[in-house]
Amino acid sequence: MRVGGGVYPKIIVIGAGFAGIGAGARLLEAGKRDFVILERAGELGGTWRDNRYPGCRCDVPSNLYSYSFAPNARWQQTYAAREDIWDYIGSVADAFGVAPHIRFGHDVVEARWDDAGHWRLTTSQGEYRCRFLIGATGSLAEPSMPSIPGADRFAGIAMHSARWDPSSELDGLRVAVIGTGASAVQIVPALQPQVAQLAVFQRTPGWVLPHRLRRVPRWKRRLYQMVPGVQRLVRAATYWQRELVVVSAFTKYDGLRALLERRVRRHLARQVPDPELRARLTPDYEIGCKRVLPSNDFYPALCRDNVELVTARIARIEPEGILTDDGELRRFDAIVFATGFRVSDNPMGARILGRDSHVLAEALAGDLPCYLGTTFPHFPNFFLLSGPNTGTGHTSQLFMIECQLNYVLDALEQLDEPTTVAEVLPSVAGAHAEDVQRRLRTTVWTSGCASWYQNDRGRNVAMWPDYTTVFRRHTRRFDASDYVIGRVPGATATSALDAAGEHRRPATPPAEHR
Ligand code: N01
Repeated sequence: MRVGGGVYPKIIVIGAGFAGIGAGARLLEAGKRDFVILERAGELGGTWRDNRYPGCRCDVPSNLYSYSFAPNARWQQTYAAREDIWDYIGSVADAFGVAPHIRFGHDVVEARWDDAGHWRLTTSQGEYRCRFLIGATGSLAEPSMPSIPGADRFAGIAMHSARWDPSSELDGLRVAVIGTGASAVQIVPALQPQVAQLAVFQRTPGWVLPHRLRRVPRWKRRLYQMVPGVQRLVRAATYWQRELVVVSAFTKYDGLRALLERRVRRHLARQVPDPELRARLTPDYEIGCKRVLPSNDFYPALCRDNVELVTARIARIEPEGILTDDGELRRFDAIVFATGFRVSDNPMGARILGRDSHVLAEALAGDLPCYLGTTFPHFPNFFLLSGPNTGTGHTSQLFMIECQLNYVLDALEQLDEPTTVAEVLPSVAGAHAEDVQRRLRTTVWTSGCASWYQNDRGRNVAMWPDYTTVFRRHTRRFDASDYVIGRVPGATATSALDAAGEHRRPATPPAEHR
């Protein structure tokens, strides 16, 4: 697969996180060996490699947070710690023989469609070319640093939660944590016992749920090992409980939401006796609108003597601390930015260039329609994993990735001719994207809060608006009639699109989306 100065595999996967390793495993399982995975870092693992903050673990049950084709009987806890998940990803790569296909230290600077049937990639280590490109770069990969005036002048330790520096000694220091999302609720209880003072800067309170975190007893792990069917049953029960209760509550039934909310309010009342603190921790938006936060130790940590919840707005950061808009300057030795990720403006989007000067960033921002979170008009032979509107917020993201992998594998099977170029019909993608937005309007995710699920214009670019079983049904097969397919050497989807008169077609959704 080396051609001229460049490397020319049939398929290139960008990213060796969960999605990229899953893609590699499924490709090998299907007998497709002509691929490489380009990974910018020196290790695999994606978000589970990068997030090394104290207390980091998955808030989805471990039996569900694994690939169905690679069960793991060794989970130590009902919700796995980050180290165990990282080990698991590595073990999948080894078990399926994916590791030899990974090229570490390969930062993809640009991937450009060349209109002659290839993607041409410029990487930090040379040129690559391929027929099919799979983006597995992750939606929660790029830290979002807030634009707080003076942030660059802080004299102490400053780090983002997803770029934690394990060599930073925070013991006995005065520490600020900015943010109260999924990362912060894990960091705060882990830091509280070790630091002198901890100030938690909250802009919007989250809904914090009772957490069912337990050790998995040894006998149960052995049982899962000896009778894998038992673990499959537990996994299925967990999946259906989440699907029927949580998705129903968030997407269909307000009444169920109200029940859930009452239970969660009791958790707050039990854990926070001080009514003034409780009032400041009580959300004023519907449960589920932002990601719900399972934790049994976040509220108790906030009640400790060395912890202060700050709800005054941050005005600026000074070299010695944080100034709030009530004029108070709090002094800190370290600031932790638990401020989330760049999702709709993920910088990776600017590096992938399709036909007619279209950039993937347009699609991530919701300005170009996306079909099934996976394919885009103007991006032939390109598949994105964890793409727009594939988020769940209640169940395992790996389930959605697996659905996409089924779809991609079926597509690759059907497009196996050496010169095939396939591009989703704009009418199909447009109708699908409209349908997703229409159905989102009756879900909790458009009920009025602000979150990373929306772009800067309030369009929800993250969440799937229905049961995940519906997504699975839509992605079970690659339907070639949703695509324009060119088959002649040099023929591109552009010419095929023009020949099909697609630009004049009315925007009619395919039957299953109507
Ligand atoms: O980020 P977030 P996260 N001044 O965007 C606040 C996944 N995840 O890293 O709510 C002050 O949720 C912001 O305030 P507000 C999971 O999908 C999974 O915590 O915008 N505050 C918010 O409180 C999750 O949803 C696990 O008002 C500012 C916080 O920063 C996603 O990652 C664990 C601010 C950001 O919260 C992101 O979670 C961890 C400013 N200028 C993460 N700017 C699992 O367990 C932002 N904030 C699987």
